[in-house]
Amino acid sequence: MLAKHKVAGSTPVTRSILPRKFQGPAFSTTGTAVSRELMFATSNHHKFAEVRAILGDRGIPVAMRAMALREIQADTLEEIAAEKVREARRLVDGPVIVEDTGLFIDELRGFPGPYSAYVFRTVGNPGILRLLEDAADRRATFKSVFAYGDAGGSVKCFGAEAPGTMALTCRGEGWGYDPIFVPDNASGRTYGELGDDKNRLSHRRAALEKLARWVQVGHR
Ligand code: ITT
Repeated sequence: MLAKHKVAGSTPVTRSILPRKFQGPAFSTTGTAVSRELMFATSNHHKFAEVRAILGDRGIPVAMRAMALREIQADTLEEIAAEKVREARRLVDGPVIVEDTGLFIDELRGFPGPYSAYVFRTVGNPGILRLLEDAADRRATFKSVFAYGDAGGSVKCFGAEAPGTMALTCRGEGWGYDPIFVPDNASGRTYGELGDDKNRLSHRRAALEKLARWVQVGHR
């Protein structure tokens, strides 16, 4: 399989790239190391903070396993997430979740989509805005797919999306594409201008609602 846009291989991320409070093999919402939390394998501590807050609201504690998982080249986030979780399962004892996210811009025929991490690392938000300078159509969709890998090796995916538009300039704080994505249901504010409200209406929230329901009914 081809490595997509990030570090190939299964080496856990060097812990020093993460803020101290996000380091370590596993930590709980209370800071106590416990083993019954849902393990989230990711290299992105912003993502982890959102997942912890959203699932925490649903009574599901989450711990971060900091690792850069290989992302295969594929057309769909589901395929990428499923492969990521298989790799994570080889490195983590017990069930684990991963997420793959993509920003799909209509004017660019869905680009960057599955290449969103690579594009963010290379041209970033200024590069995306430049590509859209003369765009007649600024519609876009932020998509999130979580994959849950159980101890037996099976994988289940939970996906959702947030429709919206691309801002004309960077607005607000946040991380990643937050300053340039305006979700439909937020009175014209970018994710970056929403602060904690992002977690009420984001693509990630919608996908995690599905995952949470499934976890809470005993994986049926
Ligand atoms: P993983 O280790 O979990 O894969 P990642 O940052 O590589 O972390 P993705 O491949 O899923 O995550 O994300 C693709 C890109 O989209 C990446 O540049 C992220 O910064 C960005 N991104 C993901 N979710 C976002 C969100 O909610 N708001 C803004 N940008 C986001």
